Amino acid sequence: MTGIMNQIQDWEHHQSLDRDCTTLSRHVLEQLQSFDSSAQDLSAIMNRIALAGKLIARRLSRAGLMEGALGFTGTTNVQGEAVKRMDLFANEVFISVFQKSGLVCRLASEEMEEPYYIPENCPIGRYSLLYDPIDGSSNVDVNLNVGSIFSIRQQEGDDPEQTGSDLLQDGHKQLAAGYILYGPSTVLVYSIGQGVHAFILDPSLGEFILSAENLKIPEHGSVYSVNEGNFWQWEESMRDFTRYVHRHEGYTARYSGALVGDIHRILYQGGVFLYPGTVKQPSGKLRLLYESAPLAFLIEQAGGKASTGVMPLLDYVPTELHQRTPLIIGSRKNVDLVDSFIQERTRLELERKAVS
Ligand code: FBP
Repeated sequence: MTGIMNQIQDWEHHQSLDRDCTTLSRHVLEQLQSFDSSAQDLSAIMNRIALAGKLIARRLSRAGLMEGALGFTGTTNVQGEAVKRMDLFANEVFISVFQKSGLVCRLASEEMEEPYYIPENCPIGRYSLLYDPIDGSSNVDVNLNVGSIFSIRQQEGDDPEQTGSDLLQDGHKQLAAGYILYGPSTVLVYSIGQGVHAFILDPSLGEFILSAENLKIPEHGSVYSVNEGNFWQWEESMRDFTRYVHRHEGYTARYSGALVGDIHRILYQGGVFLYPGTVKQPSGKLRLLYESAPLAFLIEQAGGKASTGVMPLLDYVPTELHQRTPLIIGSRKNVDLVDSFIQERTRLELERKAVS
């Protein structure tokens, strides 16, 4: 008996050791089943994104004890939003981790009007990084969960005006995308187009360790996540959907104020997140290239769906770098339900026009 027990213990030991050694960079190479230069590059880029996540997680965990880590900078960003000190810190962290890397030639983020170039990385750096350094900024100063969102695209063309015009492409063109959730534990979830995988930061190792592979979002979930404070600013179709979930058993509202936190819950438990257009902002609030498209890439890889309300979100081609878009994202059946209210209103509108 003891022989068998030792073998099982050995096997379990190897299993946990193998898991503890499945770092992000190794997992990317395993996914790509290649050690060629582009595989090595993507693995190295993911490793640098992980480093950015560790630096931001460390700052967040001690921010309340540090002078000048929280609060506002007194400036506004290209979106016209007041900039938080943590937004600026996190934005600079992403730039710093790619200095002298030969990997990423250009970075574009919510906090920068124009793309940021790292000349020493160009022309060998064949990638661009688009990112939201701190998603859920309104949560930072009250110690609630926030996130970082990232998307990696191929550097195509020279972009002589340095405006990032070649980045204005649909979401299918993303090579990889994901987010980092700074919550009770720090979690990094990513996809390179071969399923969705989650890693948890093990502070004792300082490494992101594989926690779940090939995550699949439930077909349907009870959660709906939307800021109902905008109810009277929405189109009738969105109000119809909200009235429906209010009147039907089996639905529950969850809204954290941080898109990444709400998407993470929906990825694991199912449901739908919505940020519709409003009277004030017909295109909604969320940015296409570095908030909605990366999360749509991820959720569709997990078997879910993402829509603008008019078309699949990944088909949407932006006309400017900081373009906003309405977002409906989550479990297939939940997104289809929301879309059905939009189609019904459109049908009624056409009918009304036809008889008038
Ligand atoms: P930031 O990236 O500037 O934080 O904006 C995005 C966001 O905070 C999302 O994380 C969140 O879902 C949404 O805006 C909250 O907006 P509102 O306060 O209008 O509901």
